[in-house]
Amino acid sequence: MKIEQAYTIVTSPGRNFVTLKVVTDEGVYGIGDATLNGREMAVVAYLEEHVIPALIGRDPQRIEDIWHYLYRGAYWRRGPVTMSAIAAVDLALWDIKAKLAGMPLYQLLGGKSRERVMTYAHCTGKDIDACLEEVKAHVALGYRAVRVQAGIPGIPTIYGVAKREGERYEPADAELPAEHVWSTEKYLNHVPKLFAAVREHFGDDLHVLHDVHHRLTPIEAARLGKAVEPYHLFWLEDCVPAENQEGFRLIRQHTTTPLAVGEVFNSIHDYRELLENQWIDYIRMPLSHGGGITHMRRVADLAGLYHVRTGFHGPTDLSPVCLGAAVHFDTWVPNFGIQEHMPHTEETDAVFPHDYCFEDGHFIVGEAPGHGVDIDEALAKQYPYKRASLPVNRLEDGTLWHW
Ligand code: CS2
Ligand code: MG
Repeated sequence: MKIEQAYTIVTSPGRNFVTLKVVTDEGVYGIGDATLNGREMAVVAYLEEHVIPALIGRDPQRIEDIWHYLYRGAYWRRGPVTMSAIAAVDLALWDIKAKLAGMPLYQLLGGKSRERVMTYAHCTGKDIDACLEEVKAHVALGYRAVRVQAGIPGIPTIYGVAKREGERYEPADAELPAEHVWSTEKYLNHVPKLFAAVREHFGDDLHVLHDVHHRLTPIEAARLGKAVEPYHLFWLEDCVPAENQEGFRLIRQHTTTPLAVGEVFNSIHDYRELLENQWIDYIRMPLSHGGGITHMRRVADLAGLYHVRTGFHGPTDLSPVCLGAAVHFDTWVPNFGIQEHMPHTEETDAVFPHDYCFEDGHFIVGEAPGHGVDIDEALAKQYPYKRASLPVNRLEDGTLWHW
């Protein structure tokens, strides 16, 4: 069996997605997600110029060899563009292999470890009361876990809230980066009140998560983790930029609040220090940025040695292809924690027909051979690519900060 053809499909049913389709000489095909939010066309160029020509004629069943050919063989290892491109190939090849076996992907990985996959929803408001309304609505939908974010008095922009009322939140919401404002002091003084209010209204059993989006220093993160201990968060996410991994030693010395890290990671090497030192509790790197199934299962196994569980990134900027593959991985992986769920638009779901379903706060994996997600290419063509950028963030005095 040979790879006869491979091509990228760029579509924007509400936001941009890049999909790689790999077609074999026996007619079986697989698809992979190559979307890198705000840098979509960089991955398209990498795939078209450097990866696709080298794939033609190879045996699609040799997933491991192709992975190493693209990783070791590239000389320029790692990085989000390279690893997203490798991930797209890997997801497409696992899709093909599972279709050839006539099995849903989770069966190839080792079968079910659980019946359903717990998810968490985004609950965000311009203030604490508006956020509590969102929590109420999501609890009514069956969610057992919610990520809460609220506006901070005195800060004009709010992380995680749609630009205009009634619209969905999309982080990449402008052709060129929008400018946000940030004040660590105001945030640290206010945010513990949000968790106190959530506990007061919804009791102790609801899982409560929060995303700091890399905006603190280690000692500030330590202060926050300590301050919110009475509200026993499920996790505090990306509390500092993770380039300086020693910073987590400091955070860990001060707080028992569980820490989740890595939605911007792309390799096992990004995690090694954090895992081996037992500085974190959840890994966030998604399949589509972290080299696909082949690489991610190694990261998950390493994490498992240190009691660290998975909590895959699942925003709308990862396509249903990535989400579908993630639901298979989540159903299998022994050290599963939680799966982020930010529902896609109806238009996106129509472009990517899929067989995973959402029920009572959980994803249920499908039984179709492969990862269970397809692409309607004719429909995809109706939504042309539109340049979109993630925002930047400045302190009140104008200093460029971490977004
Ligand atoms: C966020 C994302 O889901 C999350 O935890 O951090 O929405 C993130 O801002 C976007 O995926 C950026 O592409
Ligand atoms: Mg995040």
